[in-house]
Amino acid sequence: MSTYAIGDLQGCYEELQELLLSFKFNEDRDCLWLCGDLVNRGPESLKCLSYLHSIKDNCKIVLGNHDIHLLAVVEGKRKLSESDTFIDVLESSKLSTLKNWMMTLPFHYIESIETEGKEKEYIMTHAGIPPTWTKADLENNSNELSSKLFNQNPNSFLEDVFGNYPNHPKKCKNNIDQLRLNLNCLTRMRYYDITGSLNLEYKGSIEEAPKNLTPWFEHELKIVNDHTHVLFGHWAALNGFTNKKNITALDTGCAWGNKLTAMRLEDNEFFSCDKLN
Ligand SMILES: [Mn+2]
Repeated sequence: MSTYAIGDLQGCYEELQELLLSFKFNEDRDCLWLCGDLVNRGPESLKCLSYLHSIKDNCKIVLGNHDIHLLAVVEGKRKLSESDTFIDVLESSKLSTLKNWMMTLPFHYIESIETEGKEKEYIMTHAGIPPTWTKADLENNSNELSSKLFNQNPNSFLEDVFGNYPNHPKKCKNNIDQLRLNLNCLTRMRYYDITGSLNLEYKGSIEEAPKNLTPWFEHELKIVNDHTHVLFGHWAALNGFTNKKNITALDTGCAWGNKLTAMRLEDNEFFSCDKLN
């Protein structure tokens, strides 16, 4: 049995199938982890969701910002934007099945796996983990978001959690502010500024970043120790590089013309499939 952690799919169904062939994925034995953003930007969101739903017992999936956007559109809380490419999902007869399933998916996943003879604790989220969070903080904050999403309580949750502010825990005035900030950390985070506030405006390369911005994974992370390994997606411009031994960036921008990447957790070997067509 092997476990493969795969970067942002974003509707790249053909590349997913090629990638699975490249490591001879066995639906009866192997397990897939997906770091979120299953849909949007790429061509075949519906096929990606339908396939993963059909093998859901072999999958560990966390939600990304595009997945949450899709759910908000389905619930009538957000409008479809011109750049959205998931109309196939909205028009599908499987829409309610897929939506109900997605609502149950978490924002983090943690499992210990034996890697080259040693137990390693893999921790996966879509965008990353705030440096100040302990494992308990991650579990509590992530589970709170999941319960609000699943129960739609408050009913306006999928309306209220969009937006870039507040961007610091000290600026949160109420629970919905805190939920929005936590969701942004788990699904959209890239940089912190020198005041420790999340900066969601700048999305460019690290080389050209304003001097006051630092990637979240360059901070000392409370959650990281010798036995943990953090997996995240969301940030295609990193092209898989963090320069950190136990923090791996899985998004290699398939929907943007680059490639889809998988990491086998038992030996940390990488597989990839270039964008097709
Ligand atoms: Mn993303």
